[in-house]
Amino acid sequence: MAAIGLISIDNYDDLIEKKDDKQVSYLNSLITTLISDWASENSVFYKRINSERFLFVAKDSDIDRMKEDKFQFLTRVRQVAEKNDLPLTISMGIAYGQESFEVIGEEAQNNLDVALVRGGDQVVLREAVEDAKPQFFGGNTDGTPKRTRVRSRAMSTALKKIFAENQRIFIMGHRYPDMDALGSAFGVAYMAMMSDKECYIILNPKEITADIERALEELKKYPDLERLVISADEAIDLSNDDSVLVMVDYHKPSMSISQAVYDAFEKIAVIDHHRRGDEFPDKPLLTYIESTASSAAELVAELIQYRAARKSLLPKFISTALLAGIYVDTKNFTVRTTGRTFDIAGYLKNQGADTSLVQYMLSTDLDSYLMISELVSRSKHFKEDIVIAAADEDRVYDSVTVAKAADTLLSINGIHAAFVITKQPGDLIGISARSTGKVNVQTVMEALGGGGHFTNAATQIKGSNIDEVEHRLRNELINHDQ
Ligand SMILES: [Mn+2]
Repeated sequence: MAAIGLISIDNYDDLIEKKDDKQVSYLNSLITTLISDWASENSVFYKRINSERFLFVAKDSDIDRMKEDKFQFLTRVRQVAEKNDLPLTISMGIAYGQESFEVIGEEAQNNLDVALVRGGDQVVLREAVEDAKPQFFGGNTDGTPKRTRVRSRAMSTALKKIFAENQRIFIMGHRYPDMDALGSAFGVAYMAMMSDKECYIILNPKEITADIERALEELKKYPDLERLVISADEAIDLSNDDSVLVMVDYHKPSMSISQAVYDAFEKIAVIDHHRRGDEFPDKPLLTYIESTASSAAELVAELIQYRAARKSLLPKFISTALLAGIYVDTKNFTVRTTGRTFDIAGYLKNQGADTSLVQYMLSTDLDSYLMISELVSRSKHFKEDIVIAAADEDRVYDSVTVAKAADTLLSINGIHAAFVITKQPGDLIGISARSTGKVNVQTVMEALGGGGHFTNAATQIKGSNIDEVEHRLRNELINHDQ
């Protein structure tokens, strides 16, 4: 039996960025040496296909030997890379069997995509017959894999494949979705439509904030897109064995717009930009979590870019909603913004995104402005540069208002961290925390059962009251200071 393998340098683009020609050629020869030594040890024939890919052909007995050795080669590569201070890891996709080389080769390619989608630094091995189970080796790198264009491309291919294998695609964001959740949901819907699949976006009409309301008003001009929006009950009725659920802009099942919808699906894909927490779907088909991305919209727009034909334009509503998602999550390109954020914003603009419509969707109306200033006026100093605003016990606030109040506090000169405590729907007390980067609000929120980023985090506490939560927060801040 024969085997075909593909080796990919996981982060080649990043590795060579900022390196001069001499360093690039050193890196290339280092990679070639590692792979050629490994190939001759294992009596494998290999060829470099391009700067980041190698192909090899082996006997199945060679593969058995590699398996016995648990693909120690991955560790060796990582050790050599560490010695040279390079974030270099590799992934392999290998397939073997009695089928034609065409079939085996294609399977090897699929397996490599799976390895990349799972985060790289690993080997995926599978016999090229239907129903064969894949075997996984490696994948021991701590932390999240570096975000590379290779990985986004692999994600795009993997998502396309998942869509091809299913009939109905359902898309759901977090409760009280913001423009990032809505924009990325429509972006994913667009990809499902490119695959000629039925697709649906789940919204709860009772949990709509002002900006989403304005977006939905605009959506009325696009009846073909408007009819994609359905309720949780409709989604459960429509779901069948050939359905997949795509979670966008969140990954904790309990944050779903509808828990019942989440529970109704076996097959799940996750696209999110929040740092991964403990609560996570069981065995998703695809996990694309990239905490270095500004927004889910940025990730989704990139996936679209890899798939879209040059000529066809995105519907204006979708390009605009995606751009609005990026605006919200980056506060008009002031935080979490990278070169990739601008690249993708440029792409969306060229695709017809309407920036004045973005401004309109995100504008604050008088009522919510008054609610924001009321919250701001309730703030007290915990320390000179840390403020806590505790809201009225009898009033329920939506997450957008709370987030805007926290942002407003943070924009005040001399304030480095702001915490806004409010009552939220469902007997919950929420804390929304923001920091300029001097205070780590993530660890504070984690200690109170929440999570997020260094500069932007939150938590929700059940069965408590505002005073008690404020007290716990103050204790936590004191602990944190020591
Ligand atoms: Mn987001």
